Amino acid sequence: MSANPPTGLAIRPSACPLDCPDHCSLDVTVADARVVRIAGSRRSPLTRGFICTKVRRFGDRVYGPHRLRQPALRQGAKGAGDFRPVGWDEALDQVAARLRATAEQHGAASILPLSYGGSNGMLSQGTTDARLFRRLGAARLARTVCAAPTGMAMRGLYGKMPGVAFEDYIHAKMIVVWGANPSDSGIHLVPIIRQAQAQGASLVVVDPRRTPLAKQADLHLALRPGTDLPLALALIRWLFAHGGADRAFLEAHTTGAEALGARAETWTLERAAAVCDLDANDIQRFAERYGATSPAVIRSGWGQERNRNGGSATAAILALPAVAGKFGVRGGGFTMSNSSAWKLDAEPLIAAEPPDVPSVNMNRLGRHLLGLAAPKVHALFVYNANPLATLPEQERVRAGLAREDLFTVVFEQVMTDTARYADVVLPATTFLEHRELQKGYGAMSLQEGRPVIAPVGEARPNIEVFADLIRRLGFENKGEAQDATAFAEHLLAPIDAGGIAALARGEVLDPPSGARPVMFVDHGPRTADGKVHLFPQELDAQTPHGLYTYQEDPGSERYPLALISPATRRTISSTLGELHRGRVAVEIHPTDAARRGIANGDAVKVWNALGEVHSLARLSADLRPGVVFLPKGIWSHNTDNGATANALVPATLADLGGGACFNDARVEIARR
Ligand SMILES: Nc1nc2c(c(=O)[nH]1)N[C@H]1C(S)=C(S)[C@@H](COP(=O)(O)OP(=O)(O)OC[C@H]3O[C@@H](n4cnc5c(=O)[nH]c(N)nc54)[C@H](O)[C@@H]3O)O[C@H]1N2
Ligand SMILES: Nc1nc2c(c(=O)[nH]1)N[C@H]1C(S)=C(S)[C@@H](COP(=O)(O)OP(=O)(O)OC[C@H]3O[C@@H](n4cnc5c(=O)[nH]c(N)nc54)[C@H](O)[C@@H]3O)O[C@H]1N2
Ligand SMILES: [Mo]
Repeated sequence: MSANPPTGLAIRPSACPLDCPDHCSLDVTVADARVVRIAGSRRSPLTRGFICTKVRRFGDRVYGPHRLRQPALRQGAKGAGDFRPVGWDEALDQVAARLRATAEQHGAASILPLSYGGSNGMLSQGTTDARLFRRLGAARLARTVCAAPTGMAMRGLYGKMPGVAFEDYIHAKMIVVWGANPSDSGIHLVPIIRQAQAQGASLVVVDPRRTPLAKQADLHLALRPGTDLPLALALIRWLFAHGGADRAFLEAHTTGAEALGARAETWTLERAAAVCDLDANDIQRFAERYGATSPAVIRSGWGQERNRNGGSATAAILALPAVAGKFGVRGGGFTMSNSSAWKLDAEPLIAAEPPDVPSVNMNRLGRHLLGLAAPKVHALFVYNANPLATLPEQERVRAGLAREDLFTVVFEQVMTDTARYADVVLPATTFLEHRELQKGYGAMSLQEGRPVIAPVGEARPNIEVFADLIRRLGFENKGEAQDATAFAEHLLAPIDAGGIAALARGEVLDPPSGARPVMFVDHGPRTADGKVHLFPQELDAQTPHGLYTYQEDPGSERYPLALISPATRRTISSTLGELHRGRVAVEIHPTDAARRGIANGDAVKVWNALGEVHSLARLSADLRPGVVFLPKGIWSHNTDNGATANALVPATLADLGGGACFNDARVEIARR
């Protein structure tokens, strides 16, 4: 399926499929069939010709020493990373035989396909992989590591409704950045916010850290991690009590306002301030300004979802613009995920129903590998993911991967921490080497990436490898479509011929609702009755203690510090971690450090009952006291003992969607 490699010097259009809201349009310079430069293009109005340093360096991944170029079989101990190269036939025969044997011995539901955000492309996930694992009857994966609580809250209140386009933030008079750090995690929003500020917009940031935008904000609410729910409910209560609620909007467009108000009732400014550790006057200033300003927009991120209150917190944040009537104007409303701007569906072409088998919450992978939760996993097929680096209870995941009787396949671009534990390693192409279709979850555009170079080494695209395994396992239906062309054609069926041709030329397509739809003007909630459900009964039933009910901080005398592990600019989740060498410091507030006799650069250990991380300390006044910080996505080579933040992260689940509680890790820290 791969195109012939281009020769000579050429600039080719491409699109970034990495797990990021911005979904950049790229110009890739190819010389003598090699990528020599990757730059932002102007085709996407959000990219506007610049991209992050990570993707500018993506060529170092493509050609680097960590790149997987050939299939390989393990010859050393699990975790040693000692492999012998073999041909594709031998590797795939081995995979097919072992999967068949596992199914016979333990049942197919003991085989777990584990994938997540490696490629946000629509051809690299949910195509032949889904067909293979469904026909096999493998365990179902609950894809909960990210966006599960926010997704449920969003669907419950608004249905799958896209929010405010980033480009429209320029029209806002007030911008609230809540649990998001776009300076690292989606850089193209930042200059738009700065320009809006220059035109007089006020900026409020809700984040336990003084992020770059918090430093530029009119108001920074540095709350305790996991206390967004009380803050949002206090704002709602205040708006209802002080004439800040838009009764006409609530009447016409919402249900459940009373029930929401009732749950908010106990959250006075003072009570919320005490729980969040904020100044009640600041919360009041926030409420007054929000009530009085339009257009006002809330950029809701994911920082507030990664804890025990994450679902309710997000629901309460998303309720704010409905309560205060902020919709119906350009630049007014909220942005959460815009992934629903396009409805493109590969489902019918997969041609296999999800089997009636147990599902495995990926946040509890370690337990399923160790047989501490059912079903016990006997064969693990990892692709588009790096679970040893990214999932909670890292020591359990590691112990599980080390099991001699576990059969593990890792289908990857580079030798990751997880791949080192594989029995069979399969080399995957990157987006520069295969065809891809992508939509953003911030940017609302749709783009296609055609291969700009030939596959490096013997790497192959996901869609081909899973189709091959379907054949080897005897699950193929005669004559059925199974390649990228067929899946692309099917996915693009709702788009007219002109649009398809434009995509093929590398152009950026706007969604059917328009490039910058205005909420409640160009489109409305996609709930059954078209209204905003401020108190969705189904969410109330699914939360363990009821929707909008606050769960206390899990800290204890023994482990008093809250460890948070948000994204940084060096990696994208754990991707590109092979290029990020050197020790990564644990950040701690100077007050907490002084109390423990820790100085900048000291060797420290951070620990709790789940594990410990050895690294060095960096003092940072940008954290609030009581909070320590280790980045998300670092690899074992970044610490002294090979453990990362996830070694300290519990496998407790958020109140909605089975989401991960990365920021509920509570720890102690000391010099070593
Ligand atoms: N402590 C802590 N941990 C976190 C988080 C946190 O906040 N704190 N955040 C979480 C979040 S938000 C997320 S989304 C998850 C992400 O968790 P993962 O999805 O496990 O992390 P990625 O680094 O995106 O891993 C993707 C892998 O897929 C590979 N890949 C890319 N493209 C392809 C392809 O086409 N084919 C194949 N076969 N492989 C490919 C990449 O090389 C990469 O190693 O991590 C979570 N982990
Ligand atoms: N460079 C880079 N970009 C990325 C990623 C990456 O790893 N690296 N990951 C991508 C992915 S998978 C995702 S899901 C998005 C995530 O994008 P974001 O939501 O922006 O990122 P997070 O890293 O989850 O954290 C956002 C902010 O939440 C704060 N925070 C932590 N706990 C709390 C809390 O309890 N309440 C509040 N209000 N804030 C809190 C953190 O300090 C952080 O500044 O970014 C995407 N973009
Ligand atoms: Mo994510």
